[in-house]
This record gives sequence, structure tokens and C-alpha cells, in this order.
Amino acid sequence: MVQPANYDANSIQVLEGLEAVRRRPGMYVGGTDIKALHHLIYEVVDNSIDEALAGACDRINITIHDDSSVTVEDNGRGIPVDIHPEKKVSALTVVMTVLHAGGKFGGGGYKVSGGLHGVGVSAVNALSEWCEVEVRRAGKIHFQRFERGIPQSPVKEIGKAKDGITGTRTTFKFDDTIFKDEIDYRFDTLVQRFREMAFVTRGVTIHFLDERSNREMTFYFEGGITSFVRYLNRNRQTLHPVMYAEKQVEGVGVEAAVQYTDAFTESVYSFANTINTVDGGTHMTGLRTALTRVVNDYARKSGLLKESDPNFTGDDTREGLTAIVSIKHPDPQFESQTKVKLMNPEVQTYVTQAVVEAFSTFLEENPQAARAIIQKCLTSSRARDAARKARDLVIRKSALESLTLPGKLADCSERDTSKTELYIVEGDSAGGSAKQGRDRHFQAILPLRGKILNTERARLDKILGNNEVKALISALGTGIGDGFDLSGLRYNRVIIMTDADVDGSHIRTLLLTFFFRYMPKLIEEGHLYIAQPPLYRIEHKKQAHYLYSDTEKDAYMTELGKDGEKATLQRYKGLGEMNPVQLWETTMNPANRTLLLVNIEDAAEADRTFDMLMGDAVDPRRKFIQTHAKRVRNLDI
Ligand code: 0RA
Repeated sequence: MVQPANYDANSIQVLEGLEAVRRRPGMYVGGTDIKALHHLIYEVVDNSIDEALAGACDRINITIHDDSSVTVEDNGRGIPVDIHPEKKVSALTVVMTVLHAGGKFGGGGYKVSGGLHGVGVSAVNALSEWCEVEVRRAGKIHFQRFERGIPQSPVKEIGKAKDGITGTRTTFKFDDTIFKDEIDYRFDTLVQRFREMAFVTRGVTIHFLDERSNREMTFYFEGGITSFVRYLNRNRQTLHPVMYAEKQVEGVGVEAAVQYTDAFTESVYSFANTINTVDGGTHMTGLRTALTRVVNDYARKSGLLKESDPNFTGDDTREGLTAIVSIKHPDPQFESQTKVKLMNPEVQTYVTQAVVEAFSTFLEENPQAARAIIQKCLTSSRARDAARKARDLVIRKSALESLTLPGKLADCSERDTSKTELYIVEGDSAGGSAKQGRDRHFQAILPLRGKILNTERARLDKILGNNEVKALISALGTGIGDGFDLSGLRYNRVIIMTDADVDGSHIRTLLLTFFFRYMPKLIEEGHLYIAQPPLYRIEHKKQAHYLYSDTEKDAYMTELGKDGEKATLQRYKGLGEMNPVQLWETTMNPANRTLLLVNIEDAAEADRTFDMLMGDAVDPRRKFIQTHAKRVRNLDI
């Protein structure tokens, strides 16, 4: 390792800090998987977003280069470069090498973000093979290079900045001795995040260029989160114009945008300091409380809800709701480093207050909108009532039916349930291969027809009445919903085996959603898996090789080199193309196969996806399934 020139007490401290990050990346960026890798970029971009929130920056450019190094460039004030009074080195060096240094010094400007990702760019620097920072400030261009976090020289002046031009440009290359297994940035995931950031940081332009594939996107939303709601509803029938609320309460900025549609689904997203709090939190609760309260008040006052009617529940006022709540807090508290849930208790009241005020006024001023919203709530309240009755009936019936095993189940002979496996297989032909190929001693097969998908698009409740799903419930032996009892589980491993194509991933999403909503314990206790069939078969010199990803296939073809011309390559479009022996060898034999264990967060993600998949718009659906299908490959083993 290269040692910095002045190897004094401070430097030792710095080195220890950086070493700690390198030794335990999980503590700082949540691991070394692709999610953590993306986190590196977010961490750097967050700093530029901070400048935008401070009103000092309106443009952020992000570029992924061919070698997977990343440049993030902004036109903010530039990281200060003057000598830090305590540490006696440039402030830039401190920001880049001291954990949590961030913006807590220098201009002293109040830093809105940082609460969550908050580890600072120094963590990114520590996890980078190299990192270069160029700062334009006070008429000069300053530069410093780091390798694995260690400065290669003091900050140098490398030129003059044009008049009045300021900003920061950071380029880093993640260290592939830390982020292993050839992982790389994913365009679609990053695009989604940058779009969100642009929505919740009104007026900032985010330009994203991926030089690896020459794709680029620019985001700028004059309307902020109002534009966000319009975007989410672009393929839906809306009931009224977007309602927007904005208020500063006790130094906390609150913004919300709300629009009801005629759909059954709810799309509500919450942000705290531009970070998407996927687990919600107090801002989300504040929003929901406000909406339910205002709708009930208005419905009572206007007589649309009769005296004999009960109040609308939160569920009733949520159906067809699209909303964003975004708060900016000087000291956000999150549940943990990685779990994204806002905990500040005071925020709930602030949000409720802001939304109650704006939404009541909105309904008063737009009686047509008010009527449409309340009609919608009445409809969902009635539908929910009917669905509840139907579901109770199904649950009671399936409890009885679970005494008899479904006819299509090919059960195993083993009675010790700690050793048994159930394969849920898509389609009858693949089901046939699986039945022949399995080890019938401990492996059971339940073929499902793809049909379960189309019978009912909007309400998952109704798929409970579907024969395929009833068969599944009976085969598992646990019952569902409140009546779920894990001790009845007849198989230790429940394995979803679908084709590696769009329909397959559609069915997988549906099944994951089903398990998530009705049998979450099955997932939490680690009983649910996804099988991984190969994508390719390559025959070379009479030997068959199975490859499970494009990367594996490419690597193998490279290995064969010129000999590759003599090999025959087959791409499997579905499980049905494999004969029983091949299916056993590649996907079912415990000695060779890879199973992906489903964790509850993956299932929650599928659940969020589900509504979109079941919607009426075909285009976004296709697009989503395709990205999602790839993502599933990254579930933890
Ligand atoms: C500390 C203080 C000031 C700005 C910044 C940090 C700053 C950091 C980053 C990171 C990426 N882009 C950035 N832009 C600015 C305020 C300095 C002042 O008051 O002039």
C-alpha cells in the first residue's frame, strides 16, 4: 500500500477508518452485491442532490464508462478545498477520507440528505480501486487522486476555472477485489432511482449516460411530485386533477401529491430527503390518516355517507389511490442503516396537518372530484365486504378439502416432512417431465396451468377460488390467512419451477405475491425457493454442458475458443424442451442444482410488482416483467 506523505496520527486514524470499510463493507454500504454496488453511485449522487436542495446546483451528470468507472458531475459550489484547521489538510481530502465527514464543516450549510446513506463519499472512496476528484471553485480547478481510499498526493491546482463556474466531478472505479463475481451496474435500476430523485428534487436536471450500451436518459420535472403522480397514472383513468399540498412545519418541509384513479390498485410512495423509504414510516402514516379523515368528514357533511353507514376504513380510501409524500428533514431517523423506514414521530402530525388542510380545501373547491372519490370509496367498501365473505367461504371450504389431496399432485413416498420437497411446475408438459425425472422418494410434483393468471386480473382475493390455487393450498396442508398453521406443512422445501421467459416470470410473480399475502410465514421460515433451470445446453465432443446465464455461456464459449465452432448450442425456451433426465440432472438433482431461497423482501417486491402486472396497460407490463425476470436471478441463495 502507498503511504501518504505525512504519516502522522491523523493519517493513521484515516487509514484505520478506510480499512474498516474495506474489511466490513456490509456495515457501510450493505454488502458486496449489486445492490451495494448501486449504493456507491447513490452515495455520490446524494451529495450533489444536497447541493441542489440547498439551491446551489441545478444539473447533475452521471456517466458509466466502458470500464465501469463512474463519473458524477454537478454545478454546485464545489467541495471546499481550504486547509482544515484541525486536520491540517485540505477539506477535500477530509471529505474523501474521513468517515461521516460529509458536509458537516466548511460552509456549515444545513445538509438535508445524508441521514440514510450518510456514510459519505469516503466509504465509496475506500471501496474504489481508484477515485479522482476535480473541484471548480474560486476560479481554480483542484484535483486529487486516491487509490483504495489513500491520497496519492496533496490536492493540486491543475488549471483555471472559467468565470463563475463552480462544481464537483468525482470519478471512481469500484474495487473488483471487493465487489466480486463479475457484478456490474444495471441501467434500468439506476434509471429508476435517478427518475425518482429528479421527481422529488424539483428543478434539477439529471442526465444519465451509460457508455457501455450508449443509452442515455435526462430527467427534469418542473412539476416535481405532481409530475411524479401524473407519470404513475399515465396509463390509468384518473378521477380528478392532481391535489398538491406543501407546507413547512417546524423546519420540516412537507409535500404531498394525490390523485385517485378507477383502478383497484394503490400506488403510494414515500420519500425522506429524496430517499425512497420503501418501508414507509411516519410520513406515510400521516398521509393515510389525513386522507381517510378528510374523505370521511366530507362524505358525512355532504350526506354521501348515510348515518347508518360505517366510516370508510383506511383500505376503502386507499383503493385506486396514487400518491407521493416527500419530506425534507434536518435530522431524519431511520429504522436502521439498510431498512428504509422513517421513524421521526413528529413527522406524522406534520404531514397529517399539511394534507388535511390542503385536501379539505381541494374537495370544497372541486365538488365533482369529491363526489367521484367518495363514489369510488363506496364501491371499494362494498366490494371488500363481498370479497371478505367469499374468502371466508373459500378458506372454510379449502380447510375441508385439504383433507383430500388434489388429483393432479404426484406425491412422494417419504413421510418425514423435513426431507420432502414440492415442485410447483408451470404447464402440463413440463409437469410431465418433472414427474418422470424426479426422485419420487422425496420429491412431489404439482403441475399448475398458466391459466390461473388470466381468470381474474384485479383482485387476488378471487384467485383463492381458482381450482389450481385450491389444489396448491390442499397440497401444502397449512391452510391460509388467519388459519395458517406451519406445523401442517407437508414439504420442507416448496420450489417454484417456471420457464425462464416472460410468462414464467409472470407466474412466478403471481405465486410469490400469493405466498406473501396469504402465507408469509412460509417465506419467513425459509421454506420457499425458486428453481434455476439452465438457459443453454452446449454439446462439445459428445459432452453436454449446461449454462445458467448469458455470462456463463459467453465464458464457456470463450474457453472453447476456436473449438467453439464444433460445438452445438441450444437455447432452452422452456422447461418442456428438456427431457426428464436432463431436467433431473440440471434442475432437480440436489447434487447439481442451484435453488434460490426467497426472502420476504423479494416477495414484498413481487407484491408491489403484482398490481402493475395485473393492470390493463400492456406496454409497461411487458417492460416490467422483463427487468423483473432478470432481477429474480439475484435472490440470495
Ligand atoms: C461541504 C460544504 C459545501 C459544499 C459541499 C460540501 C459540497 C459537497 C459535494 C459533493 C459533491 N458535490 C458537492 N458539492 C458541494 C458548501 C461550501 C460553500 O459554502 O461554498
